[in-house]
Amino acid sequence: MNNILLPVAGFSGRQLTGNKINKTVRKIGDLKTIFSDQAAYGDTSPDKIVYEVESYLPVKEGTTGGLFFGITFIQPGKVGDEYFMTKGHFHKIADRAEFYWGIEGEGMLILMDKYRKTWAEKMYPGSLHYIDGYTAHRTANTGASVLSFGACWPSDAGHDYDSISQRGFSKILVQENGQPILIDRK
Ligand code: S6P
Ligand code: ZN
Repeated sequence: MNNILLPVAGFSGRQLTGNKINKTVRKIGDLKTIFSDQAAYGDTSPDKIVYEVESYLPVKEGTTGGLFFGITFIQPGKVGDEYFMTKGHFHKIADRAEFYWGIEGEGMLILMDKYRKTWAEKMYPGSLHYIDGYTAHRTANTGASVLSFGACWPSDAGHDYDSISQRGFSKILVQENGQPILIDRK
């Protein structure tokens, strides 16, 4: 029996455990160019946590052929009418795809192709999302509780955040009459 090892990482309840887990916290103050209503952004405390990511990185970032696994937790909230959301990115190696799946709460996966066409898919516990290569992706919490979702992506994909922080997505997800709706970015 002594050649049988426990896995080096685990997923217990809401948390990833193990020694190759990377944790990232994104606060309002880290998301300056992300939200479109800059006046409302300025009125929100920079220390407020918007989302956290726990990632299991079993191989070195950039390794071809490996996989990464992560859980993202987005707090409920809005900046103006726009829901709390992730920064969003294309992958640096642009053809790399990714899976997302909903774990708890409700939200939207916002997708934008290389021609800047933007659409969204509903996220809920058990929803499964295939994100094709060349497609920018960000997630928004449209509910009243934490939205968490899993992700699995190639270890050489990398992240291109600059394209999004400079030009954003072509549409934004806002609350209108109590409902999430995608509207053109001004
Ligand atoms: C990684 C994957 C997710 C995001 C996370 C936070 O490729 O898509 O783990 O990193 O949801 O989003 P962002 O846009 O801040 O990386
Ligand atoms: Zn990604």
